[in-house]
Amino acid sequence: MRQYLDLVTDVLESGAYKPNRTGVDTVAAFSRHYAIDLADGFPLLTTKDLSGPRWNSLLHELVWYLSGDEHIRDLREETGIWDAWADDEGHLDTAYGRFWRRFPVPDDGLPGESWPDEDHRWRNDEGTFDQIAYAIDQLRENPTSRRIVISAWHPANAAVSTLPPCHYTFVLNVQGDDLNVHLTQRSGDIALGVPFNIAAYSLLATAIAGRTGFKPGTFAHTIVDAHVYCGAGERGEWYADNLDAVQSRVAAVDDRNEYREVKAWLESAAPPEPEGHGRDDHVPGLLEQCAREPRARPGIEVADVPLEDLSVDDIELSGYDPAPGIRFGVAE
Ligand code: THF
Repeated sequence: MRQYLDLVTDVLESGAYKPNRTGVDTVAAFSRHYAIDLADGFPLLTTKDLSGPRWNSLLHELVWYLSGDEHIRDLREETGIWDAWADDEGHLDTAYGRFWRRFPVPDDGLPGESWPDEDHRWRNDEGTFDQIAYAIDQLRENPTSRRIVISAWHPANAAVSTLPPCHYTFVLNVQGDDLNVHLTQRSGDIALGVPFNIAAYSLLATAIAGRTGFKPGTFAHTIVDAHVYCGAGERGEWYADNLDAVQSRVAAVDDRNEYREVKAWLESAAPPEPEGHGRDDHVPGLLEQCAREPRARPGIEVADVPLEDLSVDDIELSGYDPAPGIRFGVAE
């Protein structure tokens, strides 16, 4: 999948050094966009291995989103990818599914406002709104609608949340027989999160298309702050002073194998990563990925069960032949 490698090289060539709340610095770029045709196969990266525990994490994360749970008590049995942001009871502020399935509706709207009443079709018993059920019914009954928007962003919640949603809104849009999805993300960790996001939303589009009589169309993605983590302490600061040299070397590559030469230069020129921060610099691992030729995309099959009942066993990946895995550290 060229689009991902193009995003990586674009941000490495044109991004700016940007420290942030995590203490692991980034090379960041503003507002990046690409589109991936799902008819060409399922966009699980082939330039690194995302099978095994990673694929298992990805599937359980998506099923967790769809469950509407505001906690990770079931999810953490399967994967640790959200543990760092949850409390001991498993409560997590960043509960995408809670807002997808149970978006708060005010008890008393102000005069002149419209809100779904108690026996409204998509209102849950507790007085919340099921955006996923609404979207699926719209696709069946009103597919030309340009209002099939699902939002995990609640402004008041986001103001106090420890980690407001990163991929916070998506639009489902039908063109002909194609069901397209456009995802907007406020903040994207290119090495770790973005490959998961591409695959999860493409899988969601495939699952929803199968239930509404459409073909999976295009996955389009806008990332507002698209960043590559480049390390903590002295390692991160080295990029502040040497980004021009990194960028001119990346920009000068005209044969993909040369990305490995840039990686070797970088490993010799930059100071080592500090204790406890091994692999927080994602640049070498991404250069390694850029040196690899993308392989044919795998296929995906989603069993014909209602979205409510979807489990990881209903999802089958086939023909996935990736390059070896690459380890990246997670900035918290
Ligand atoms: N914070 C940061 N810095 N990056 C993120 O991608 C991210 N997320 C979620 C919340 N905060 C974030 C958490 N999602 C992995 C993958 C997704 C995550 C967190 C961690 C991860 O470690 N992936 C590894 C191995 C996974 C495994 O073994 O199961 C990988 O190599 O892909 C963005 O949604």
